[in-house]
Amino acid sequence: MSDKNTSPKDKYTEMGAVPRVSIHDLTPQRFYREFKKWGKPVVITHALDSAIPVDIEKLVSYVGDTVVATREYGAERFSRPKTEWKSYCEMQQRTIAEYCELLKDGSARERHIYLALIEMGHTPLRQLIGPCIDLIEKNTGLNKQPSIDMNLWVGPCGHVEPLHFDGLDGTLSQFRGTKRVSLFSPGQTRNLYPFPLSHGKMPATFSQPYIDQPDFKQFPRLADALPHRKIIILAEGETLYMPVGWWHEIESLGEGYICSINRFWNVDPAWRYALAPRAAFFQLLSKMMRTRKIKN
Ligand SMILES: O=C(O)CCC(=O)C(=O)O
Repeated sequence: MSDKNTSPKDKYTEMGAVPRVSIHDLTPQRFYREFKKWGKPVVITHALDSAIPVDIEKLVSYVGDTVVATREYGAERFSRPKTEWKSYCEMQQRTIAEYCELLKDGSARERHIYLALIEMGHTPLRQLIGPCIDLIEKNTGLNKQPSIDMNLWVGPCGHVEPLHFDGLDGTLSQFRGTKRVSLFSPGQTRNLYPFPLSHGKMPATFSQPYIDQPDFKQFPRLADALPHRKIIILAEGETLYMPVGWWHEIESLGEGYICSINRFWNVDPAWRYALAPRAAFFQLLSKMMRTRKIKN
């Protein structure tokens, strides 16, 4: 892309670094060889063709009565340094139909209310979404994490989900609208200043600086990370494969609202955790905590 077409926000991007491949051209062998073995992100196209777009009307008709916990960030939070946040967000219970009303009347956008990470595998929405996820599983050979099913994300355009990483491989599928995803490899972890465990208010899987308003005085090593940033414009119908430990910040683009589904997958080969030691540590920790909870 020429400088003329590059927005100031995108000037540090490693352009063209994430390939696009049609689901119909993938086999488990090819996906393993080119992407899964070494943990390389890829955009998969055409896997969602049978279900897109998933709009408010469809959501309400399939799962409108389902009560979910929504996240409210509030209008002020993003104007303050993340290091000053007293919590990640406030949680509120409401039905999906009630949440859709907040999207329609603009209050979800105003107050940054996001329906995030809601397990949907055992609801009627699986009839619509499930075949797309099953196709991804079949043609990539990705291996479902049995304890976590597909998760729904619905939110207003303009919302930014701050930079963080996960302890498993993940896919993010765009069932409505477009997202701008910023990716950094696990090798950039030190330069992205994760919150220390001792912080107590913010999870240690989140990064302290804002990457679009970099404060190089407070976070000087961020200048080394930014040239490695990969920006992907993930369009409706596309799925992004994010290997374990890859940092991602996600902005919903355009007007109106977006609808996405993410899925976590086992890390295979497991030695790939060696490339993302911080993710390995937190995955082990959360597994131990889950086991303790089940035992008690
Ligand atoms: O889409 C989003 O806002 C966040 C998704 C995410 O963090 C994920 O898929 O792991």
